[in-house]
Amino acid sequence: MKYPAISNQLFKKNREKVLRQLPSNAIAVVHSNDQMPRNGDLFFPFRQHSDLFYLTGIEQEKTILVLLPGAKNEDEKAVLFIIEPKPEIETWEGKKLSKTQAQEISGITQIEFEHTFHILFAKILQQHNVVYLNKNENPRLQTFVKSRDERFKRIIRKRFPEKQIERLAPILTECRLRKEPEEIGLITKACDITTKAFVSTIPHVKPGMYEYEIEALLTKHFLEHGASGHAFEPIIASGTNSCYLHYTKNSNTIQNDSIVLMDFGAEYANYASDATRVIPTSKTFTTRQKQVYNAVLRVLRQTTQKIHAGTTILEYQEHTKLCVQEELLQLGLLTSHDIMHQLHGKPAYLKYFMHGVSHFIGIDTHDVGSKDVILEPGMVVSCEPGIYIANEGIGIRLENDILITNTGNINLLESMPIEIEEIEDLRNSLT
Ligand SMILES: [Mn+2]
Repeated sequence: MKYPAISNQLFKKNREKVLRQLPSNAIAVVHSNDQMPRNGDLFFPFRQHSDLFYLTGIEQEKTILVLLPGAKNEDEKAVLFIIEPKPEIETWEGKKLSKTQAQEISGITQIEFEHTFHILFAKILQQHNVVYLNKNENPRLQTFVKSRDERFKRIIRKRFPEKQIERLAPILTECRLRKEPEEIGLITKACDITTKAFVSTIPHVKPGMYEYEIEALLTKHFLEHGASGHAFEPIIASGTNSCYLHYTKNSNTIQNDSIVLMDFGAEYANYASDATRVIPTSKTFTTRQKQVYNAVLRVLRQTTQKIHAGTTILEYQEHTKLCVQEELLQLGLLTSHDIMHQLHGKPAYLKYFMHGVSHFIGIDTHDVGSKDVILEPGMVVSCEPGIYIANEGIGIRLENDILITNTGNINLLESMPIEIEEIEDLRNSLT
């Protein structure tokens, strides 16, 4: 682990939240992610399944958690299966977790080896009628690859057809949405690393550099400060590339008098941050770039004011759209005629602002939770309006991470420069 141990009280609290919502005649099973094959004998870097991490803090592959809400003693309500550490594996891959270490990290006292899972699980299942199984239910996920959880579901259906299978995902989503103070601490740390990386990188940007050189400076800072790396593929998009929403090639040369849109965030202890800023490639913004920039900044401010407990993303997003529409009129990109004659379901602003304004943030950058969830203290959302003018090569998006509290909201990226003057000062701070 690249971060100081997280108190296992967090994982205990997380398990208790899930256990409380399960009927006592049920059990729940959560599997780790697979090690995903790359080519030859290589795997992609392993990232733990967010739900398994949330419930255990264990980052190791082939880990399985079984929850037993009906058990009499607290200690018996969770069983964790880990791979057995063997010298022939450890010679290549380094030390694997011992039972004691797994217990310390997770706070679970019943630790078993994974190769005994099927025998022990069949025994556990004999006394229970209902099995809650996990699944990634993100509506935007498109994949042909079946997860360990889904493959396990197939086995249960085949071998134990009399058992009733239920969905665990809605319960986990409910729990993961509301962050514990420890989780907010980790997201804040990720945001702080991201902020410092931005501040230390921007003075070094010069026309003639490649986009990936900016990425390299950010990555260096992330790794030096304990982040595991990027929470998502960073977007370092100069000129027209700033209008491609998910541009991640980062392979172009930076031109004079242009802009670079940077959408990036450190991942710390498996928690994400997600920031977007736009900088001029020369020492100052042009007049037009400033106009568009300040338009988006106003929308960001107006939207942020609307983010509070009791509202939903869908609700305040409507306000964002109206703000963007107004700015587009002021920028001369739309006319009132365009708006009056827009088709139902195809508003005129969509040409320049085509994405949602918020998503939840947590263990995943696009964390669990739908846009009609009523916001509560402890939830964290992004706020990221944008205006993209492809034919001018100007795409501006500004993004902060917003924590909902009892007394309003807190911008976790508050110290990251965002005013035109702040950005220009930073650009010029080396000379
Ligand atoms: Mn975002």
